[in-house]
Amino acid sequence: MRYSPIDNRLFIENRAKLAQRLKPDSVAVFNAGDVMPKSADGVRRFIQHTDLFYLSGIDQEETILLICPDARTGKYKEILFIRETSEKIAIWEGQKYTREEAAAVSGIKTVYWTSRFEQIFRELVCESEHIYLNTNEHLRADVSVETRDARFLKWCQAAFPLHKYERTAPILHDLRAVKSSIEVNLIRDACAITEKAFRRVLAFIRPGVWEYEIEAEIHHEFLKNRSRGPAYESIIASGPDTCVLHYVKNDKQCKDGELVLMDFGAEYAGYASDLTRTMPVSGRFTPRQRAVYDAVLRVQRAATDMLRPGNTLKKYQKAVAKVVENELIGLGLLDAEAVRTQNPDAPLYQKYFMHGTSHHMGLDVHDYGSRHRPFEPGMVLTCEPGIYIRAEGIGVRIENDILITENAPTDLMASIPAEAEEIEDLMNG
Ligand SMILES: [Mn+2]
Repeated sequence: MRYSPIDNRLFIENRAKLAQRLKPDSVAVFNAGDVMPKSADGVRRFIQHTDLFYLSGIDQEETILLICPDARTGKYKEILFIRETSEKIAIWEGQKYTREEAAAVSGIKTVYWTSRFEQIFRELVCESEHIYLNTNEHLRADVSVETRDARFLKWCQAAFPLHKYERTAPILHDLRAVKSSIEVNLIRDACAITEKAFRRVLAFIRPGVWEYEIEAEIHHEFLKNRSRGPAYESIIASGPDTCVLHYVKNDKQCKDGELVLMDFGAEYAGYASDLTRTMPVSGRFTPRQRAVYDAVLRVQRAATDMLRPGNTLKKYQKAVAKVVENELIGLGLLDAEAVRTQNPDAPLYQKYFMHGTSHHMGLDVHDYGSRHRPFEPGMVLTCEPGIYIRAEGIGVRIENDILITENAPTDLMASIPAEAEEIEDLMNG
């Protein structure tokens, strides 16, 4: 692996937490991510299913994890099945995990080749009442392909129709929302790589530079620092496209007098980071750009301070909206009287700020976590308010990743410049 080995206590503890949440006499199954095909004989780069990674640290296709806390055979309480390697695989694809290596990475003592899966699974199923299967219950998931998990679910229900089926998703959504210290440190590593990339482009951006050249500088820094690459598609949006929320074409030349909005984050050891900075292409904000920028920065600071235990995403979004409303009135974009009498179901600020302020972040950039669950220490959320004025071609978003603690929130990106003057100084330095 490209990253330094992860302390396997992380995976051992994660499995213990999961096992505690299963009903008695249960077996839970976790499948690897799919190897996604291209049009001909190519495949896309393999990305592990984040639940399997969370529970095992195994970063390899075709892996299956069984957790059966009440197994009659002691060594079957946790079993990892991995793809059996061969001389041919070694020649074409290179090194795969040996059973010993997989045991060391995951902390699971019983590791078999996948050829033994069906026989052992049958044995465990026949002594279990409940079968826990994994389905994608992310609220915004839009899955049209039949995933490995979905194929397994069909096969399993046909093979064992009279068992009681249970969902692992609510448990994983609960567990993964709160990060352990090992996970927070991995997220810090990802943020540190992102910071290096940001500092690299500070001196690079000038009129005439192309958006994809900025993207290339960023990805270069990611890869040099043991990241597999961006945790999500990088947004490098200049001029009017600063107002396009998911602009990823990154194909324009940046012009003097425009802003460039960059939303990017390095992946490290499976963990994401997620940063947004908005900069003047020339190295100096115009007075109007600066006014909008400072307004967004004030909102970002105020919102960060609200990421405290007990608050919920829903209450938080409402409170942030109030701050944004005031700033929009200050910028002359909204009329105070109109705001006072607005329809609460269609608040006026949404014309200029049309997305949520925060999302959970971890193994997935939009990580698991219920919007109704009060914030708790150990949760990591982004804080990314923005103001987008399409009529003026000015879009500003500022985003840092924040760790919720017992007391004041910890900004994991506190060392990444955000003040307008500091950014101008560094661009001209
Ligand atoms: Mn984000």
